[in-house]
Amino acid sequence: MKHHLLACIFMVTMATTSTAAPSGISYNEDKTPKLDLPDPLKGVQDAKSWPARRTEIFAMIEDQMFGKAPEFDKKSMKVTRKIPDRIFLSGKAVLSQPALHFAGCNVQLMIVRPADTREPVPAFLAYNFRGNHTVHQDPAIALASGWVPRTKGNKASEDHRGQSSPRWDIQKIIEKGYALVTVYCGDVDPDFHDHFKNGVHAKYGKPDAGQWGTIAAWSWGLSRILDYLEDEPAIDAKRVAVMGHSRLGKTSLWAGASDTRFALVISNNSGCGGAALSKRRFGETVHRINSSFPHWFCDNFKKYNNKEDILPFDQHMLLALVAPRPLYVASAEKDQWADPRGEFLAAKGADPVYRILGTEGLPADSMPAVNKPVHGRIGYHIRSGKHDVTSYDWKQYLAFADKHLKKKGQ
Ligand code: GTR
Repeated sequence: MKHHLLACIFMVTMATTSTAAPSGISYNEDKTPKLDLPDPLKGVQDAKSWPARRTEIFAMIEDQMFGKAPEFDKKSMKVTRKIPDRIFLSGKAVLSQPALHFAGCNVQLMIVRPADTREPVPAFLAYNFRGNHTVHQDPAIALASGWVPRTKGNKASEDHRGQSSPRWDIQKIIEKGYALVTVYCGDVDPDFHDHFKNGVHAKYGKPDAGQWGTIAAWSWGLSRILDYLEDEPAIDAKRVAVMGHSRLGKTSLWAGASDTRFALVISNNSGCGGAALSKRRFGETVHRINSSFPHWFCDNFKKYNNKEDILPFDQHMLLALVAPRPLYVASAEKDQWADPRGEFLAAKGADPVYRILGTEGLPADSMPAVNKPVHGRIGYHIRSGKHDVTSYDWKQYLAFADKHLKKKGQ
């Protein structure tokens, strides 16, 4: 009996500590401010009047949050192919590793495509956090060459080969007829604050408060990779889904907003600064993200530290910039830091824009139950488990891509 009581106390303590919020952070739904979201459709009567409003929203989010990225002349990019193509996944796929050289950066691509087709295939384009070699254990994958976080001496090593492979369902991606294009985000901009001296910022600098942070630099890098994919015969560049997890999910959303060539946009657990509404102040806040990662957004965004109420936009308007292209927002039940409800409400807040543009939007009146995905023109799910990318997530993305990217030229 005594043991049983102790066990209960222990379990209650564990449950409380595992959901306890860090100091200054709230995980309490009752404490979220009453939501008064700006209307993405302000002044819009029909589909025809949306583009002007879209331009206005884009300019506001660019200037106040992510920062402006420079123009790019595609002709200035060089491509080298020092690593020969190889058979991959026991003959089911081909691995190619061209390197792109632009804006002073060497960007190593890893492209895995189905071996059994000569037709250009649709693709998922997604950054990885610590090098292409972490995505799969195959020794043919080049080690990342630059600064890598959370490694000895900030150098890539064989020890990390395949370390993040559970996050990459390459086998399924290939079986379903898609290619995977992945790149280490640090090849474009290393993820630490060096006052805008490394990565692509070294070439373009940071002249003012509205100038691009690292997330905008990464997003811009995704567009440069898409520039390359337009000339890559194995890939159908009109059917590229841009996908990202967490900080890289914030990145995929901004890439999808900035570059309408991306045919489908996926945000996996992107949270604050991504799909989650800032004005809810649930989980990570604007102040917290700007303090922990001062290099991610432009300096103007710091004006909203602890002042989310004066933000002239919220993240539903970022999501609306993807409309009418298919958009997927995914949350995880235990990922309170990323505010799953705020992610759902932002997707729901983008729905009127999708509808005025004649699409189905997000066909869910209230937040779907855990592990019950909803796939409209906007897709949403909250899965069980923690902040991560799992095969459950990929299963949904593949079904969603099948629904929206199956036909050529979509
Ligand atoms: C956290 C950060 C989140 C999210 C995450 C990640 O530390 O607070 O906004 O981006 O990192 O990228 O893994």
